[in-house]
Amino acid sequence: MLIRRPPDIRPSDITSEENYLNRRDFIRAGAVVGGSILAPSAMAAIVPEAHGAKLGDVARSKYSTDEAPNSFEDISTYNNYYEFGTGKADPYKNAQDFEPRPWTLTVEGHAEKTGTFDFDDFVKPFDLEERIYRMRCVEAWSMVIPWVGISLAEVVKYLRPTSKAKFVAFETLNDPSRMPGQRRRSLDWPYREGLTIAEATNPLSILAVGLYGQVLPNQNGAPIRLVVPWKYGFKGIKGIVRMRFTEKQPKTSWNMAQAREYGFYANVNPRVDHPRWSQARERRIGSGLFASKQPTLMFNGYGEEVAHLYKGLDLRRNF
Ligand SMILES: Nc1nc2c(c(=O)[nH]1)N[C@H]1C(S)=C(S)[C@@H](COP(=O)(O)O)O[C@H]1N2
Ligand SMILES: [Mo]
Repeated sequence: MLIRRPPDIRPSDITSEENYLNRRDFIRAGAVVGGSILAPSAMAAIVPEAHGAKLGDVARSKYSTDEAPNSFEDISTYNNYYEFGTGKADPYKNAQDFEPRPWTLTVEGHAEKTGTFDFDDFVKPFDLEERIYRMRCVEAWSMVIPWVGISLAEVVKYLRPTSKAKFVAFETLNDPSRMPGQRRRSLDWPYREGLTIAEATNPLSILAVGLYGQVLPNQNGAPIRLVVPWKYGFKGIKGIVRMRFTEKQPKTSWNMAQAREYGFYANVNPRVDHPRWSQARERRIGSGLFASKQPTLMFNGYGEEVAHLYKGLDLRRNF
């Protein structure tokens, strides 16, 4: 049976950027919304299913940048998500009919809490937070994105990894019937990523379930994707269905595809160039075709929070 979705609602019809930004000022001023003061405490994450639905109470995070966010249009129409095609406009075009529910996440490996969880149950114990982060793609473009997500550190703590767990591996859904880009071998599916436990429990790491105050668009990785803003964008794996706590460094998709060009760490580093291009500068999407590139910052500007994780590590070798 074919169930048709209602005609497409444009994102701007739901939350215009202007309204969104006004709402943020309002919240920043310590306003009372819906009778409850917004504070990052005791708010279970409830993520509606409908495309474009607004998320409820979202605490603002002190880790947000003050830089102007990119428009919803930029963030949701210029994407990398090879499961829906390799062109920048492909994910927007080809992910519209993807149904990110029902959805399960399987937790495996060296942790006390393992098993398969329904998405809604998986996120419920955690607070929704807004995190406005810079995102730097390894291809030398960047954006500023107002994510909504849950703290990965909180998730990891909740799952209680054992002392054997040194890494956490992530996998994307592998289903060519739902992800047309997987009918081609543009990568070795499923898309895989991983972090050290120290990286996963850094306060900057989040699992995003929304952006611009609404449910995450399919092309941005619905229903749940990783965001680690000091690393190149490809670490931010989308459409996560599996997490595995491992003793050994897990295999990661871009490293498997081109080990010389993409490492496991993938920390943003203007001093270590990609073999085929410089990483010293970046093009901020939306700043105009002829705008000059801006300098790329070490750890994408998040050194204060993460530099200690890499003390003593040769970042040129461990790129
Ligand atoms: N599963 C999966 N996750 C992925 C990718 C992908 O192709 N497949 N692309 C990555 C790359 S290269 C980038 S730059 C970011 C882009 O995220 P965005 O489209 O939400 O800006 O997603 C990352 N996560
Ligand atoms: Mo990327």
